[in-house]
Amino acid sequence: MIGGSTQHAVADTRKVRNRAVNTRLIRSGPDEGGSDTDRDQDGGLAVETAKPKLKRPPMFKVLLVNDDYTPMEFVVHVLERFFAMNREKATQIMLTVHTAGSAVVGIFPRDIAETKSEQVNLYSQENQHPLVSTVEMTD
Ligand code: TYC
Repeated sequence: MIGGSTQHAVADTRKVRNRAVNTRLIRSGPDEGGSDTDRDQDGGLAVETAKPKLKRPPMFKVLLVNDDYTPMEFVVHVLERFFAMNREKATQIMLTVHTAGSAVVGIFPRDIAETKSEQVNLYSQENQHPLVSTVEMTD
């Protein structure tokens, strides 16, 4: 490409590099001996589209467990404070826990789920309430 358009050569190089990121080599035959300009778009290599490399993280449920002693208003306060619920939503979830025995109060990546659950349990202990939250894998 001596004397050719430098602009054009740079654009071609970029295309090849981008394709290399998104394709996987599946076959590499012997060089047929043609010059570079005779090769096909992939330079003679058989390629296929690679799987996307980013995966969503596994998610974990944070549950609240019912007990006979924690005041309802404290549970509502916990749901507002640690799970960003408004009063209406927090009251509805608290009553679900109260009647059903437990309820999922949020679904998060593992570290966030563990941290929120620990924060709830610590805060409950500090306030002398037996309220407990747990973490479970999603199915
Ligand atoms: N059962 C409690 C009561 O009657 C209220 C309560 C609700 C406690 C939810 C814990 O996770 C809980 N005071």
